[in-house]
Amino acid sequence: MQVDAAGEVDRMPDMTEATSYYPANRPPEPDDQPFRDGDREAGFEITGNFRRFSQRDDMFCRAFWDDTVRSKESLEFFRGHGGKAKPRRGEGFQQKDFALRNAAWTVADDYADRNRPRGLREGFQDPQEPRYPPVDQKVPVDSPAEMAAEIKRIARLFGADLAGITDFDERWLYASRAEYKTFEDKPNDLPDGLTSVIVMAHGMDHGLVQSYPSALAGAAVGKGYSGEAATVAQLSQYIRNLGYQAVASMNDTALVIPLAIKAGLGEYGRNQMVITPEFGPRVRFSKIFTDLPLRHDGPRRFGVTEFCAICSRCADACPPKALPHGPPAEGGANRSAIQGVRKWTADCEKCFGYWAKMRSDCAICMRVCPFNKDFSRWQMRLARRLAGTGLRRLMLWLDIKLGYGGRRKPGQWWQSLREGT
Ligand code: B12
Ligand code: SF4
Ligand code: SF4
Repeated sequence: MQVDAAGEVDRMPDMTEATSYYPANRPPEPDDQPFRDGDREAGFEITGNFRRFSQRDDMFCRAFWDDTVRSKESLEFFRGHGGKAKPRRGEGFQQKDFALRNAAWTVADDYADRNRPRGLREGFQDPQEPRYPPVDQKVPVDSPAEMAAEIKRIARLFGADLAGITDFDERWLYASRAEYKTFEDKPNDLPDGLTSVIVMAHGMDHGLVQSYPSALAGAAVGKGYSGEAATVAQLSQYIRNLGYQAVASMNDTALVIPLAIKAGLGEYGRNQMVITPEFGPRVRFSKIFTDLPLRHDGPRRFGVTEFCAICSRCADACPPKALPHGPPAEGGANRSAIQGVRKWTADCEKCFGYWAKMRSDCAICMRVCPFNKDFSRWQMRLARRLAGTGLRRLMLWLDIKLGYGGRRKPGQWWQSLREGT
């Protein structure tokens, strides 16, 4: 399938026009439910203003081409991820903290850089280039359900913590990719005939996430991306070796949050993240687009929407006040928000502005979330169950009273590393 710079999709309805996804391609009437099959179960609310999102409008891209976002600080933020970190005195921002964070990014950076001479930034603006193309001979698939179960087991073998499968829904493809040097639109090319998306999650280190804000905590992000890069490379090659198409993707090519929700990995939260039953919001997602016949999963609800309706810990704790306190709404504060989806939406200019000021990423909204727990402990699993019931207000009160979500000093993290605890 080809998607050109204007977001036009050949062989498929033009999803940039609202009318194309209304029943029978007619303008919306008051009683219309402009959902696709499965949207309601996933909790998606799509309106007549829907427009596919262009990658060049996300904050990372705008930080290079948009003078209202680009600054000395934002450029230093990016430089600091390479070999040019500027350690400072504050705990969590010293040489060892940046050293660990940047080391954790190494594998993801290697993939991102390996085809730069060919104009690609793999994993972030372009999908990974296949090592070898699909073999000519296709392995027959008698049971898409069995193949789906096998693929999920192999995803885990190659390092993913969670895997789910959903349909290839082009609404969540970027209308165009951003060219890595000029940040101009370029086509979001994909092979023909894709039918499924395998969405994977890598759990992030709990102790490191507890130390946000710090450069040290960013090691959990780098480790996640490096893990993703290796996992999608291996699993996609396995599928190509079976004779099918498989496009390995990290942050590039599509919005992963709606795909992860549809693939049954978790529910959407006020902090703009998918909250999984296994790790809460503490995961990083990657994906593979394929035509391998696979059974699709359905969304799973466990009470997150209802809990977020009575909770605002993420919004309260966000230093630049980038997260919403009210109910889900359409649109956003600026061009970095998708149009025509009613959901909780952050003001990401404020969010990224804080990162630039800190010269380091932030995830305080992940740290403080009551679903950010170590669910290997039975007590936490019990708390999660109760949070999904009418006792949610009590659980929220207890969470705050018992001091969960507080910052762990980066020095304590280094101390526990030394002590092996
Ligand atoms: C660009 C980007 C950012 C930008 C902000 C997004 C923006 N508007 O530009 C910045 C740099 C600020 C950022 C910050 C963070 N990010 Co970020 N980000 C992305 C990235 C690469 C692209 C998203 C995008 O294009 N957004 C632009 C438009 C669409 O944004 P939007 O309208 O506000 O929509 C957001 C959500 O509402 C949701 N969404 C979009 N469409 C729809 C449709 C429906 C129906 C629903 C329910 C949701 C939904 O996804 C969007 C995520 O930004 C994604 C990976 C990916 N390809 O999806 C990771 C990603 C969303 N980020 C992630 C994370 C974890 C973070 C941080 C915690 C940073 C960190 N240290 O880890 C913070 C959290 C900030 C916050 N509370 O939102 C994770 C989320 C994991 C999870 N558990 O869900 C992702 C998926 C990366 C990954 N590999 O896992 N991020
Ligand atoms: S990452 Fe930090 S700045 Fe951004 S929304 Fe979350 S708490 Fe706020
Ligand atoms: S902190 Fe509270 S409101 Fe925010 S995502 Fe977590 S549960 Fe929802």
